[in-house]
Amino acid sequence: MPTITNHMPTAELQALDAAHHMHPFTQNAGLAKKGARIITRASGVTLTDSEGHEIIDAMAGLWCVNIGYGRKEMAAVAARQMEELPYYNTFFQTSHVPAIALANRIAELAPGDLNHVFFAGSGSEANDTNIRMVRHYWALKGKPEKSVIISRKNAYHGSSMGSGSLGGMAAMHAQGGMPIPDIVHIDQPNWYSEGGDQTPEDFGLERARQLEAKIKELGADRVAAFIGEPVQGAGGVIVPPATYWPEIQRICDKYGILLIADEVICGFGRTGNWFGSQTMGIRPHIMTIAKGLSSGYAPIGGSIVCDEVANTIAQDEFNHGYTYSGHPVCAAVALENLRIIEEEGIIDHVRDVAHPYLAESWHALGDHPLVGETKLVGLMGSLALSPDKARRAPFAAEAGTVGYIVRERCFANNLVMRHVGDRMIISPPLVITPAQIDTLIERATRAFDEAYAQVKAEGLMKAA
Ligand code: PXG
Repeated sequence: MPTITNHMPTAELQALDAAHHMHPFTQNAGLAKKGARIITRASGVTLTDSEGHEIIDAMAGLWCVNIGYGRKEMAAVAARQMEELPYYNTFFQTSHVPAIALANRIAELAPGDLNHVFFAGSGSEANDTNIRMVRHYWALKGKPEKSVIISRKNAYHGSSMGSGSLGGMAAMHAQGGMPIPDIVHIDQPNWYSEGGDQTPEDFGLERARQLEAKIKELGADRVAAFIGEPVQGAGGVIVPPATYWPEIQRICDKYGILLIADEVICGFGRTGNWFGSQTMGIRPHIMTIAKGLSSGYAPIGGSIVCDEVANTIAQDEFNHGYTYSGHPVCAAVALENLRIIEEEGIIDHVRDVAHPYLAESWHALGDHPLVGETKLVGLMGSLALSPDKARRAPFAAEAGTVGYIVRERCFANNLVMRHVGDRMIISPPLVITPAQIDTLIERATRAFDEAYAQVKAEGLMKAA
């Protein structure tokens, strides 16, 4: 076996990758034929691949590299922590300084009485914690039958059995026996695709009131919690109408249902505040966090829990935890990340500089013949593709056909932009500068023009 390094030819790396590496959310047989794109290094907002291309990463990895790539302080903190205490657990009545410090810092940053943190290794693990925690909370309150969690179709909450069940992705539920019992889904607040002739405001209210109808159908004595992303990310950056979240909050309050905000993408500056719940005006009992907590430099997630739930859970042994709950290296890296965000004013940069600057050219892309709607909250954006803007009509081709063409043209122009079906989405590092935004938009515009030519040439510019 040769030593495998960055310096090997791409084709050799691709062959070795195909031989032994199973990729997530990928048809691996197809990828093996095509060969994976191999990323060798990154700095700021720019990736370098094994062919030497310099690519703007408008997805911040998987929505996580909030402070940008290549921050040496992060590496230094990780090295120092590895030397001092590379690992110890937080089970069996022990603790360590990185976990203590990070929990205290998160409690300081989180709004209201969200003062307690249960650590996990990822967003999926944290949402599995949430399922067990809210059910156990109600059991301790003498209401063990309050076990149903209501979520939404097209939500993404992770990929484990629990979190994948909370999610509302039909393609995931079709594999491996999901959802687990007592998780139900209502419709998503996607006005663009599902709002018909209603105003966004009426539609937002109607979709929120599905929660009330579902609670009444099941009985409030059966419902433990509602979970939602403040802005749906993986579902296509779907921004709910302004009427939606206030109505969800009212309903949760009225029926005594716990509200879980999944902040895995929205948290830590993405929407222009520390948390998406602040941007959308909601008061959750629990927040799920991961990704931007460490800017992806180390795997760490968790649940931020309000006083009432945490104090109730504290009365019993909660038989739950992960080997890497509060991992000292990951916790130290996350703390350094939070220091950088705070001291460099990165959230002010999002709100006062990057968002307004990007908003102008992002919304201008709405004039492109392929684009039917533009949305941008902080630095998460979407463009809905349509062959007929006036009707917000989908393409006659299979969903995602045109989105994939646009994504391929973006890659060819050294820009990582994702497609979810026929929605194009971005979530760049929060430190992106106006000059880098100019380059991003220049490449996107070229990609959209090329894609449009191809879509027309292939006869795909037809509405369903
Ligand atoms: N909640 C939300 C809102 C997420 O976006 C998770 C939970 C799960 O986190 P972990 O750390 O277990 O992956 C996520 C993750 C995509 C994509 O294709 C999105 C995620 C993960 C992988 C791919 O957009 N989000």
